[in-house]
Amino acid sequence: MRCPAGGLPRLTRSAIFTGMASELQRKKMSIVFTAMDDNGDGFLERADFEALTDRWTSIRGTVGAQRLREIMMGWWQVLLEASDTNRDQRVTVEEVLAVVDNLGSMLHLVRATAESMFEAVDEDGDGRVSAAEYGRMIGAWTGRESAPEAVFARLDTDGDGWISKPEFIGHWAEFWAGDDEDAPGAHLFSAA
Ligand SMILES: [Ca+2]
Ligand SMILES: [Ca+2]
Ligand SMILES: [Ca+2]
Repeated sequence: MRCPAGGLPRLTRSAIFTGMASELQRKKMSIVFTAMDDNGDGFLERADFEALTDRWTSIRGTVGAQRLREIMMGWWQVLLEASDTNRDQRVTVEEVLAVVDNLGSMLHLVRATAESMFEAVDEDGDGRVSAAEYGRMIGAWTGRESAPEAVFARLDTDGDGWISKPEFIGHWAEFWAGDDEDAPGAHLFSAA
């Protein structure tokens, strides 16, 4: 799906109106949830976000590590506030899916998170994500040594060799809130 520059992808009716996570959304969430649940206890907690940040920092080096940590912990706070319905300071996959059901009405939040995460992934701050920067994110998140080139090529919607900020924001929104298996953003975390 092509996104207007700086815009969010059009979301499918099912994502916005049914209020039920689809099979695709469950699949996407369970992949990312498993990757993030560092201690494998079935809950996302602050410690998992700390561990993910540590993995990412160890791959990419200490430059910008403090800012990366701020961004990741900021995202944890957003996720916790949006999803921790029983206030036990940890989040289950069902709680995440319940949030996903409502993301159509929270696109400003998705966009704000996408902007911070773009800053996190764009290590050298040149305003675009290279294949190497993307690969280190995938390494941190999934433990894979490299990101499939085919996935990067799809995420680089205009084929200029970089993932621009509008491209990234569109893919991020599609991954979390969209329901289109064929959209490049559905494969943001290289599950394909
Ligand atoms: Ca955990
Ligand atoms: Ca960059
Ligand atoms: Ca591009």
